[in-house]
Amino acid sequence: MNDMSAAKMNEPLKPADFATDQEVRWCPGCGDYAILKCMQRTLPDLGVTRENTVFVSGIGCSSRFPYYMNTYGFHTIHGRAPAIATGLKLANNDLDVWVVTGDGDGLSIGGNHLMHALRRNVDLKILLFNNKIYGLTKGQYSPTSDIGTRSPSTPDGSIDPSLDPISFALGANAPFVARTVDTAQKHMPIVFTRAHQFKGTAFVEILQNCIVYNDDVWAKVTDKASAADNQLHLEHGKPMLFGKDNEKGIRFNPATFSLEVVTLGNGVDLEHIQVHDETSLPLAQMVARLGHKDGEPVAMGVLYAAPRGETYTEAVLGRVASAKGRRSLQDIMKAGETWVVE
Ligand SMILES: Cc1ncc(C[n+]2csc(CCOP(=O)(O)OP(=O)(O)O)c2C)c(N)n1
Ligand code: SF4
Repeated sequence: MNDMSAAKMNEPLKPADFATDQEVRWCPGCGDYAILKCMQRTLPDLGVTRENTVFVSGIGCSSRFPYYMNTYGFHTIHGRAPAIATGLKLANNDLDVWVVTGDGDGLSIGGNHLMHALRRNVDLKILLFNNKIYGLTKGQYSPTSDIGTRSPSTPDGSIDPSLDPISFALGANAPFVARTVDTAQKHMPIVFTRAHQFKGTAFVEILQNCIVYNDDVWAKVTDKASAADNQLHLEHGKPMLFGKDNEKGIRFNPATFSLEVVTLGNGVDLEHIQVHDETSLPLAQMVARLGHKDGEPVAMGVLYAAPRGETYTEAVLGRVASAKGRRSLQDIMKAGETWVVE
């Protein structure tokens, strides 16, 4: 190695160092571009190295992500990214393993795999790009599509009630659950950083626009004119306020055992507003449902973060260490009754 290259190796990495020379093959205007740029901007600030970072994906437009990251990457098979990423993390716990999946890849064919990665507390950072449609295969409805969605596979409108990815992740016992949106260039790095810092499975839903097959499906949440009324930015220990002048808030109603939107004034004070506690699972479960009814904002940021201690890899490695020298595989195979097949 000459002096020049040694000096270059010691330079801090820049966003461009995380970009590849691959032609990006997403439709012009797709929300995936903004997410990619944001990840390339965030990684240098996290001080990570390219050789210790891996992006694992399944199949879908979103799953093309690893091609465009100048790190290690694996574009795997439909729905199986969590399983392959789990294997990777077990083989080399020093790697930072990110999983990129879509609402179809992660919640249809891959729902089963995603669920188990979440519950096992594998130290993966899982990003689910939710455009509420199958983009790659030309717009069939997905598990997150709104009821009534007209698509090539539901020409008269879908009849299935939709799945909420955040509620799914909480239900699967994920210890870290967050949400952000492709239009939020300042918010996305904050959420990616929190996910990266978390020890254990971190699940992030990214609301993403598919400009071709489901354009504006998140418009109500993202439109600049109405975003303040439709987004609730969560901060641990802070009251849940929203609206242009923070004039609205979320209050817990013990009579209905649910959260409700209130306007401050006329007897409603700051002390009535629910304070966000990201370690509370019941609160996260209620906050996850916000946005399902008219007038409710969609929660952004970290809904839940409750470190569980040991990760899956640590538990497995601990078990391997304690089992060493006890019984060989041969002993186990020959234990109990055996048969000879002739
Ligand atoms: C085993 C298998 N079944 C079905 C497909 C077809 N297929 C490819 S991508 C996809 C869905 C992708 O949707 P999503 O995960 O939402 O990603 P997006 O393209 O919207 O980013 C499907 C059904 C496949 N490639 N392999
Ligand atoms: S089909 Fe949709 S999700 Fe896929 S690249 Fe085009 S705009 Fe993006």
